[in-house]
Amino acid sequence: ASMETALSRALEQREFELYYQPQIDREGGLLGAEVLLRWIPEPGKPVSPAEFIPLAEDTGLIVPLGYWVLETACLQLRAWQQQCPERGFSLAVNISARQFHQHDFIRRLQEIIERSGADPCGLKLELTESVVLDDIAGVIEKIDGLRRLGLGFSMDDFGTGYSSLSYLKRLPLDQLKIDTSFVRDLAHSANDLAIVRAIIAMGHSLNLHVIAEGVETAEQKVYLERYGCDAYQGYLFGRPMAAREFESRFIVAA
Ligand code: G
Ligand code: G
Ligand code: MN
Ligand code: NA
Repeated sequence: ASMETALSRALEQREFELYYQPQIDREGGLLGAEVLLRWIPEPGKPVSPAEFIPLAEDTGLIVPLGYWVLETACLQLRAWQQQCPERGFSLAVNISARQFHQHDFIRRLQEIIERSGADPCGLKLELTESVVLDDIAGVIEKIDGLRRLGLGFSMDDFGTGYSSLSYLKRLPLDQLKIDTSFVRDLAHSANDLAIVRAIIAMGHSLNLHVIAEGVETAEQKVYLERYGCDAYQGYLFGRPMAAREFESRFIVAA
């Protein structure tokens, strides 16, 4: 319960921070970043969301926390869009199922975007397969509503959940994210290589942009490139980092 108490106070005590991890295209150009939440209850000791998101989900804190993430990300997006107006730049935000299913999610997100002044075309939402476990018609309607505002959608951790190809063909998505677990042994496992090839081919035949995550080695990138993967994210290109570092390395330098 002590972590629960600490977590429930963390939002008002401003203990959360957003980190940004670069997403790179085939030519090595910057596409944008994935926004990754960190809880920093003590200076220099960030706690991974893998540890506190499940707790935040159970307690319901994920909803106000998720709006804080969206608000902060949209303000950052506006700043970076202004610094490089000539090039498209997107931020990808992870949305938990519980948040996505809030009845007023579209309206509140629209307000957040308008207040921030960001161009919504630069905002992408990463959903996991758990979002679409039930009520696929409702999910499609919600995605369509947000797409009309200009937002993009990515299916995160693809292949690790209860993936069903029948929902994949119905969902109005823009991108598939190949999960880290398939990328890790890509260069040494014939099975993983076959799976990655199949995901890329299937994604392309459904007109989806395909990005691989967890790309750590040049060797992994060579295979992904060969099979037509459109974009990469991983330690090879940059770890998740604070906004200031991301800005000096990827926005100002470009
Ligand atoms: O590095 P990484 O430890 O950042 O993230 C661990 C997990 O936490 C990933 O599955 C990621 O999708 C999830 N995650 C990171 N940031 C957020 C966030 O802002 N909201 C939600 N719901 N999940 C997040
Ligand atoms: O949202 P998602 O579940 O995809 O979260 C991405 C997770 O992958 C985060 O925890 C992030 O820190 C982690 N990550 C990002 N790049 C790499 C990488 O190159 N290798 C590994 N092992 N993990 C990574
Ligand atoms: Mn993600
Ligand atoms: Na993922």
